[in-house]
Amino acid sequence: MSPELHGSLHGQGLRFGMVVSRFNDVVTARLASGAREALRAHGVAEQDIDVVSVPGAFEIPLAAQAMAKSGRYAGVVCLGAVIRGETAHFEYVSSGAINGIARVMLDTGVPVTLGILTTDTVQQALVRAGEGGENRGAHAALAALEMANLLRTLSS
Ligand code: INI
Repeated sequence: MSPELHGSLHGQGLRFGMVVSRFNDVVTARLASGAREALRAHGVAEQDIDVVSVPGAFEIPLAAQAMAKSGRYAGVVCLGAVIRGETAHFEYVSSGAINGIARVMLDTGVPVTLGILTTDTVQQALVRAGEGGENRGAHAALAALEMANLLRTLSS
């Protein structure tokens, strides 16, 4: 792949917000660890990562909006787990959260990335929040970092 197809992932001096849902916290805590490690591995300082906790995925967009509108963050990483087996309103919770996040990103112009797992079982969610292997929290964190770098380039 040619270099220009890779996004930049420079984290030095950038501040990130993280919104973590407590629902299914056995999963979301792992997503949060993965996201933090990914940002730290790319030069984001520990004190430049602010984490807020919300009750469930449905509340994530409002907290993300407040963080994005504050002007303090280069990006906001949204982490949650909506599991079909445990809720009849899976579709409403997951689509409300996901559509809300997309709206916040476009309304504010701040990268707001999606680390919300939607799975049938807790087991499937745990696989996607793994340590060492796949971790969608880390993936969402790197997406925020890449988009922050891209926006900086496009506005300079
Ligand atoms: N919230 C989640 O983050 N994941 C779920 O699986 C879930 N279930 O199963 O219902 C869930 N529900 C709570 C929802 O996000 C809100 O917190 C609640 O409806 C209050 O607004």
